Amino acid sequence: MSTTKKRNISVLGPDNFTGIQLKEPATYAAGLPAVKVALQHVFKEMGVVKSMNVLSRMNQKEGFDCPGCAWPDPDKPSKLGEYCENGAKAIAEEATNQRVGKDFFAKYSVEELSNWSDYQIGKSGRLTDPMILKPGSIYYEPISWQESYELIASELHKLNSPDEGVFYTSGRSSNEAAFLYGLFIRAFGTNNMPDCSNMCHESSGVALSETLGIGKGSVKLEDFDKAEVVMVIGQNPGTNHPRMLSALQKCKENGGKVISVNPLEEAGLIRFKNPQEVKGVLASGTALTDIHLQVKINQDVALLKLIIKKLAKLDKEKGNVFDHTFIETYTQGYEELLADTQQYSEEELLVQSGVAENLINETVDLLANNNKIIICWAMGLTQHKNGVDNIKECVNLLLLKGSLGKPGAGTCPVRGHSNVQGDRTVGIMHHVSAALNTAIENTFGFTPPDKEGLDTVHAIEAMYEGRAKIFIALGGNFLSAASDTEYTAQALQNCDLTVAISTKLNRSHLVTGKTALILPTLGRSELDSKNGKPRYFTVENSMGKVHQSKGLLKPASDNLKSEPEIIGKIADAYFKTEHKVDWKNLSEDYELIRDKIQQVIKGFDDINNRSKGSGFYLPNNVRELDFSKLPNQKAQFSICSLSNHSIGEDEFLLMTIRSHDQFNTTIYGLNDRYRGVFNERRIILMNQSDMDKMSLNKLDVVNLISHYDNKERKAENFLILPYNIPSGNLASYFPETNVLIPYNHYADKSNTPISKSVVVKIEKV
Ligand SMILES: Nc1nc2c(c(=O)[nH]1)N[C@H]1C(S)=C(S)[C@@H](COP(=O)(O)OP(=O)(O)OC[C@H]3O[C@@H](n4cnc5c(=O)[nH]c(N)nc54)[C@H](O)[C@@H]3O)O[C@H]1N2
Ligand SMILES: Nc1nc2c(c(=O)[nH]1)N[C@H]1C(S)=C(S)[C@@H](COP(=O)(O)OP(=O)(O)OC[C@H]3O[C@@H](n4cnc5c(=O)[nH]c(N)nc54)[C@H](O)[C@@H]3O)O[C@H]1N2
Ligand SMILES: [Mo]
Repeated sequence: MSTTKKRNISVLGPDNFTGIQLKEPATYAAGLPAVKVALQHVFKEMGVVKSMNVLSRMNQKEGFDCPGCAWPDPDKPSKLGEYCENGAKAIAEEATNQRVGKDFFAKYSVEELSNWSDYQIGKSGRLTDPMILKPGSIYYEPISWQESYELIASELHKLNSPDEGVFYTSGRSSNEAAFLYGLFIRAFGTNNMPDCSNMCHESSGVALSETLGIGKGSVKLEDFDKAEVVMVIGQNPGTNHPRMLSALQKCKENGGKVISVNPLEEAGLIRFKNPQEVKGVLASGTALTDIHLQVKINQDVALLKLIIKKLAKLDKEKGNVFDHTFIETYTQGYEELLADTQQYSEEELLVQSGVAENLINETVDLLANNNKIIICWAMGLTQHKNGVDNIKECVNLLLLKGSLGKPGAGTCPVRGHSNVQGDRTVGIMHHVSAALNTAIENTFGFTPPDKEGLDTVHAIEAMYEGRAKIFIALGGNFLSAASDTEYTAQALQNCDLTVAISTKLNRSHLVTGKTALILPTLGRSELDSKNGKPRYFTVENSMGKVHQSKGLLKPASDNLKSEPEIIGKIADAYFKTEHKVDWKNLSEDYELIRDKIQQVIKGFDDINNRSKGSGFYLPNNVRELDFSKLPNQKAQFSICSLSNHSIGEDEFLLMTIRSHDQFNTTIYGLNDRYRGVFNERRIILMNQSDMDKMSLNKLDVVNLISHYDNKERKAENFLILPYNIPSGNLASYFPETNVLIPYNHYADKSNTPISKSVVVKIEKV
């Protein structure tokens, strides 16, 4: 047997410093600097004329949905164009004038490219042509579309079982693409559908399904106008969902209060200068947070338990702090919850949370006297061993207050990718849904597999162990997004074939299987037409509203295909003509796909008409206070245990977070303006008292080391920065520190990697 030469790939890329500059952390978000930075980015990537055209069409009814986050658009978008600084950066990244074409790949080998930083790789531009990396070769070469489809089909036919295939999805794909992809994967015969939400809001989905009967949030955008209290827990909206600041601003203007629960005092939560308003640019803006509870990392359950305990005491005295009619009518497990809170003393909860008691008392006072409460959260709650319990404890609080199913109240898990929620709704999941399988069988006439598939962490393990051999990714950057970078790299490199359907070059195109394919696809902002007729697709926002998105820009290359077309053509090549599904037609006709979505998935009736304009809401049982699918037809209180980390004297709990200048693994720039860190990403935020204890000085160079299951993992070369963060806690950016996160440590039930609570040691260099 011939053996092919192993490629000499740098999995982690360079770890050199880029020249740090420090300023004081910002005290407000957005305002003029945001407008300035947004315009700098778009002008640099696409020139002035194209920039203004693009920005004016983003998030308007006849335009395209922002490829950034999933925050909903207001029904009446502003005339300026409804976008934020980071939305502008997202679009600049996609609509850039730079190209990664055949010449680029002829010039640079994958070995050479792997020594570029993620920032450099991303900035090289849009992919223009299908490319193949053959076994043993270090240069991608051009390949035709048809040859690519046939290669994938023949490799899939070679597998011993469909379960040797892994099909990843990142959350930018449209409902149409995701539906077709899920359909093909099931027709192929597996449920191996890991997706980015496994690393993201999976804990929310599990917790909300078990307690309220739907894995999505219950609030609508207009609920923020009516809310009396909004709690923002473990989320940094100023950076990751900037348009949410306008909703918080409205809430404040209407007399509402904002409580933020976060180990960091994030600038976006302090004060907001709305760049869409003249006063937002010229005046001092709106103060947002009324109370900041600076909780220690992963002590949210302790904090929430203490709040609930204090509320219960008040309720006993006054009788009307909890909504007893609501509890009686709609819930189960109230007595058990009260009994559980008795187990803990206020003192122990207080110490564990790390929050000042007077601030907790102020919070309790606000919560006692108001019922229209919204709780928003994101990765600060989901990415821990007890991520599911973190969210269940939030649900406990809302149930006690009757803060569900009424205006101004409810759950608000703030989603990440712009269509991550929609992808799940239309069938991207590794779990088996009997209802979905039956509907697919009735509509298409084949029987989908009923064996649970692999999620992200288990797919990595299967590839590592050789149980899976082909990896296909609809978007994303699996290598860098997943935990345990070196283990994940080996897993991908063990595959016979890896396929990436992508818009832009990233590290996952360099750390590949023996054969690798890059299939370049249209971005959301680009005109997608067939036979001269423009097509549109649909997306679902963070609040369960489905609406259309129509690209308008000239595509980055004439040789790009849309995602549904690529998927449909792969399916067509795989099944040839011997299948009940008309893959060829479906790959071209999005209206037909939508007809099928309507037949298979509940709530999509008349989608072809209703998705036009501002769109329609999908059914949501919590809004109707219908808990009929849950045990005893009741919403469920949960007993959650406190988080438990055994942390040694010289160990810290590290959270891996986003800077203001990145979208997940896409590095927009090197400036974390709100935190005052410029031109450098290899930093660690640390409490001054911990620095003193460890005899560390500002800008000392250190390595981070984690020890899980007796294995040492090391992230090298980071600069220490003193910062306002609880003692015992550290923060650094992802993906540089993913190498420290063990692949086999993840949240109970949701299997989400523990990206926000990694036990580490610091080693001075
Ligand atoms: N511009 C931009 N927008 C984005 C993204 C992006 O990378 N860039 N990513 C998108 C995606 S996919 C997602 S999922 C979202 C992510 O949105 P976020 O969840 O806001 O992103 P993170 O940077 O991971 O921030 C987590 C926040 O939680 C806090 N935190 C960490 N640990 C804890 C804890 O134990 N308890 C509490 N209470 N707080 C904690 C951190 O200090 C930080 O403020 O944003 C989406 N939008
Ligand atoms: N340590 C640590 N790790 C984390 C996290 C963390 O907080 N800490 N967060 C996790 C979270 S919340 C998430 S969601 C994951 C993100 O995981 P992914 O979704 O896999 O990663 P992204 O960086 O968003 O993927 C970016 C790539 O997607 C491709 N792309 C962009 N737009 C399109 C499109 O329209 N179509 C197609 N086909 N491709 C496109 C481009 O090639 C781009 O390089 O990372 C997770 N990893
Ligand atoms: Mo995410």
